[in-house]
Amino acid sequence: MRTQVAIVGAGPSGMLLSHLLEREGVESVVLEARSEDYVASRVRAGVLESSSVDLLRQVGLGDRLDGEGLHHSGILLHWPGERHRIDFVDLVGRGVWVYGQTEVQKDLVAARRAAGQRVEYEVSETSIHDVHTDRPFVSFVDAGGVPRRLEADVVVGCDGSHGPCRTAITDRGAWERTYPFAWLGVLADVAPSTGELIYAWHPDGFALHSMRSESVSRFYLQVEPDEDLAAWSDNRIWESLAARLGDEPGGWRLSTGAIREKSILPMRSHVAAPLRQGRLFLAGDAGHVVPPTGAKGLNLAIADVALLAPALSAMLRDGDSSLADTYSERALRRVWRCTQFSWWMTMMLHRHGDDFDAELQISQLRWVTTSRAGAQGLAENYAGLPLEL
Ligand code: RFL
Ligand code: PHB
Repeated sequence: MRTQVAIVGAGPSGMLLSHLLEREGVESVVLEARSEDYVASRVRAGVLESSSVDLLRQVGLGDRLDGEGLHHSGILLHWPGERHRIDFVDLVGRGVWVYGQTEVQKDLVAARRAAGQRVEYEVSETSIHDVHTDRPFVSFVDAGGVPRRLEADVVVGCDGSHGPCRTAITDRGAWERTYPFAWLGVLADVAPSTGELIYAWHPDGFALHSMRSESVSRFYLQVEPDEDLAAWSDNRIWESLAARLGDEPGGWRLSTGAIREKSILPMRSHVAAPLRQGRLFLAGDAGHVVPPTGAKGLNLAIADVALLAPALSAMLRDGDSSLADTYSERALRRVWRCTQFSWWMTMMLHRHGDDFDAELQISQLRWVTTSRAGAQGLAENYAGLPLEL
């Protein structure tokens, strides 16, 4: 098989890249290790920045988002006895959209299918070769067990944080932070008890009340990194969420419902640089991972491919590699901004250290919620910075 761009990974970065490339007249083939259903049903991100939404709309992927997405103009920050609203629209003139990654993925798959995009699902033994020549290729074994080879002008690793592309870049630096806690994620069939996301600091640990629709809520609880999921009965989950989110008789109440899914998610920051070696480029989680507290991972994946698609098109169509040559540096500027913001939100909201750390956290929360300058910094980063910094 031969194509212009071989894309490894059919998650949001890979599928959106193939969509953007086609609009630029560049052909691609996508290789994916999992099945189409598996990729479509992974419960992950829930929040889109306004620049992500603008881009999806511009490229014809905004119809369902406009109909079913929930526009939020702010978030709530909570700690025992206090709840404050950060109004993004008032502070920085733009809000965010609650629209699940599962929905973004559905829209991408539908659009690519309609365009006749070639996606090979359930491939194995994916390996990247000859990235220092102008004929790189990917070898893999297809779903039927047949060894194959995909030749291309360029290979893009959109294969997430455990894929083979990142390790194929041999001349790279890696920056990493592992946090001493994890999240227990819960999806429940219950109407959200809040109109906006609640990020809560509590002596027992962080909690987040998010949502997917008017009838489905998404919650997270800070737990130990080696937490045993079996130790969390539905009852214990609801009691912990109620306590940490500030449920009070006569005050705000948390509605409970049937828990559909629960899982433990590790929390880490990781940046690999550069995002390119020869004719291999990285985008999305393949190049960087952030803890989910700032809701940045999916947005960074979208921002990367928004820079990469025009760069590859100029290189392959017009023979101009100036944008491709600066892709890594331009993308990393935004990656480090989001890495810092995600780290900052994580360290402000999770219980760690001793009582001194706890007092600093409460003081910082007070400043962020009572000073316009403090609130504006959070709002500007959360609602999203321009695609190119
Ligand atoms: P993905 O989605 O991981 O897709 C990579 C794809 O590559 C495939 N793959 C391979 N294919 C072929 N050959 C191989 N050898 C392969 N190895 C792997 C994988 O099967 C997979 O299909 O990466 P991508 O496309 O870069 O997208 C990144 C986002 O998925 C990720 O950043 C977000 O989900 C992060 N994230 C959030 N981001 C936000 O912007 N807002 C949020 O609110 C938010 N919440 C979250 C999150 C991530 C979470 N988890 C589970 C990590 C909440 C959670 C709980
Ligand atoms: C989610 O709804 O999954 C979600 C929302 C906000 C975050 C992280 C995850 O910061």
